[in-house]
Amino acid sequence: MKILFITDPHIRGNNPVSRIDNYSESLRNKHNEIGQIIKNDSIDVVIHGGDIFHSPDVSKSLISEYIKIFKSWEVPIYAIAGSHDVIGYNEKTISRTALGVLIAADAVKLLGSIPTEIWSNIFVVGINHSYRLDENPKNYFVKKCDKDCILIETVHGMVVDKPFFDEYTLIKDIKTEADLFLSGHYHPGWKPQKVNNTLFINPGSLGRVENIERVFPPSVCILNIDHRFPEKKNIDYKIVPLKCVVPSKDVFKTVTKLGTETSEKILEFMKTLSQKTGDLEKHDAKSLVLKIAKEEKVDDKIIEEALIIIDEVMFND
Ligand SMILES: [Mn+2]
Repeated sequence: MKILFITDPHIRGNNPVSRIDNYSESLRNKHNEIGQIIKNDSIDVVIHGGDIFHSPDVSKSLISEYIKIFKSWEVPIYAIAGSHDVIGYNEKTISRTALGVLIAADAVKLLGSIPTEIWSNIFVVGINHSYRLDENPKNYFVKKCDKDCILIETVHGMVVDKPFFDEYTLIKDIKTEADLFLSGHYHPGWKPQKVNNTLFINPGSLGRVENIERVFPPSVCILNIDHRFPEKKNIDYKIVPLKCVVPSKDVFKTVTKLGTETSEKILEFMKTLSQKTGDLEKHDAKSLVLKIAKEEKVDDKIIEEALIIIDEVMFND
């Protein structure tokens, strides 16, 4: 059976400040091309790594449009909640968000910690984003109930192949019984790799909200699993770049791509800036709250409430 994996499209109605093209049109083209791939390649199931929308509160017209697009794919779409999908990094808020509407409209199905059987002997576990996720690699451990089945783990966490900054989890530190580990959140992506019998894949973000170095241009990952003999764990994959994608020089204001070190410096500076001004995207304000709260050892309940309040007062499209 064939699975198509995508992650982090960050669908939004307005343009990111860094883009000179029409972002929402570019996202529409990408999703329509994916619909074609699903039909041409006879894809059975789609798995989505989260950050479907850039904000939990995008416009109703945008949500309606994507309900239609996702339904036109005519295959089940299993998703997890990313950091941008929920309010205050809190998965309990899903029903109030744009993702919640997609679920209620039956356009996507939410994965959870209880394995979902998406095909005979093929199970998927989903780990939504939470700000606690990367505190301990053990948070990525999932257990297999039947050794002969194929277990897929889908996560929205800062899983990386080499040290990053802030909180992250290295692939090599993850112990899991999953045969396949599909990750979103880290937009540059990394080269697929097999570690301790688990195949790790992150093709990178479908939407480009920032001009960063990437491993692949915006792509989908097509997985072919021999479901007749699951015990053989025969999983083929290919990363397929989308044809409608134009070079980054034609979509970004600045030609120079940010290297990791520069990105880190900018993000640190943004955090300092957010102490002085309210003119920042809510995501930066939330990172700042988390940073200070951790330094000050603020109670979890208070952190949760503070993150929700920031989202409530800074909602935008
Ligand atoms: Mn993202």
